This record gives sequence, structure tokens and C-alpha cells, in this order.
Amino acid sequence: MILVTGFQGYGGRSANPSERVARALDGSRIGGARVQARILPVDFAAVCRLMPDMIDAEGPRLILSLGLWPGEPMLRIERMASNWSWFELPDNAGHRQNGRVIADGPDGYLTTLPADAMQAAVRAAGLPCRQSGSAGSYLCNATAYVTLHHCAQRHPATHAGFIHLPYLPAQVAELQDQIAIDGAVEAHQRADYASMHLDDMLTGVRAALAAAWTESQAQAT
Ligand code: PCA
Repeated sequence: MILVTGFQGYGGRSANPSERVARALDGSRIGGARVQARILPVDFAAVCRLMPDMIDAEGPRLILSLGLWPGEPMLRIERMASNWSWFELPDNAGHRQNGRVIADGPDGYLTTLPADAMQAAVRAAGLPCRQSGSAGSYLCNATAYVTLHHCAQRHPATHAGFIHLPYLPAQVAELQDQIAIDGAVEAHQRADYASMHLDDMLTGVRAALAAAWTESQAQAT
């Protein structure tokens, strides 16, 4: 089974493309594996509890978590999860985690998904994709860290990783309206206008998952 997670909205945004992509993939099959989607709250304490419980209960072979990175113009495969949180925004429970994700955990983990093969597959599907060395210091990084830590300790055969997604076009249209209403900065100062259509995100994430699944099967045999 492939577990795909998305996030609820946060930071005053009603939508999160990661939730839309995860929901659209729920119940589908990739390379013969069933995809199960779960939507996570943007809540540090809840994610630290839910993610390990879900992995223990459902035993996925592969885990791909998705999140929004405002301003990102393409699919962004995260290579690293670091044991450091610095929440510039409170999470949806009002908490700001400033310090380690897990007090006695190692400083970081590398993704156990085949990032190069996934990137190549997304680009071969005609969509832009890159890799990044930092998933930030908010909930997405914490989720990737908690997941990789739990897998390292209890589920060494489970491969896990994270992809950040751009805004949906409608979100940027809304943002532009809001910027005009606020009248606080010139529109051209903003660097967060990039967006991608939901269908393209879905095509890209499916291609990345297919590549990751193929590689995980090859390693298992
Ligand atoms: N993006 C945030 C958290 C939830 C999401 O979708 C992040 O990049 O940490």
C-alpha cells in the first residue's frame, strides 16, 4: 500500500493543493499498489502523534507526504528533513514549535525515496520538477522528520519522503485581489505568484509515485 498525505489549509488560506492532490489519488492504483490518502491537520502535536500511529496501523510500503510551498513554481522533491523547527506562523492549534522536532532524535534524515528517478519521471511527463536540500522549518519539515524517524526505528523497509507543491492558480488570483485590497505593498514586490493547475500536479505526483514504487519493488526482490 502507498500512503499519500496532504495538509489542510493554514496561514489564513482556505485551500491547500496538497489536500486536493491527496484526495484525488485516494483509492487509485499505481504500479499495482493501492493508494490510501490521509489529510493531516496543520498541528505539530497532532502530526507527531498521528503519523507514527498511521504507519503502525496501516503498514504502508511507501509514504509520500505533500504540502504547499507558496511561491514554488514546480514540484519540489525534498532530499532532507532536519531536526529543527522554527515556526514563523503559529500552527492551526496556535502552537509555535521553536526547537528540535524530536528532543533526542538525530540532526537529520535523508529521504529514502529515489529522488533522482522521481525527478526524471516528472520531467519525462512534461512537468517541471527540482530537488531541494531543505523542507523549511515548519510543519512539512517536521512531518517528513517524524515520518523518517519512525520508519528508521520501526519500519526500515518502508520508503518515505516529501514533495512540496505550488499554489493552485485560483489561490494566486485570490492573493492578487487581497494584495490590491490591503494596499500595503506594490504588486510587483511579491515573489509568490507561481501556480500550477491541479491536473498537472496530479500527473506529476503520479509519475513520481510510479517511479518510486518501481524502485522499491526492485529493491525488495
Ligand atoms: N505547507 C507548510 C505546512 C503545511 C503545508 O502545506 C510547510 O511547508 O511547512
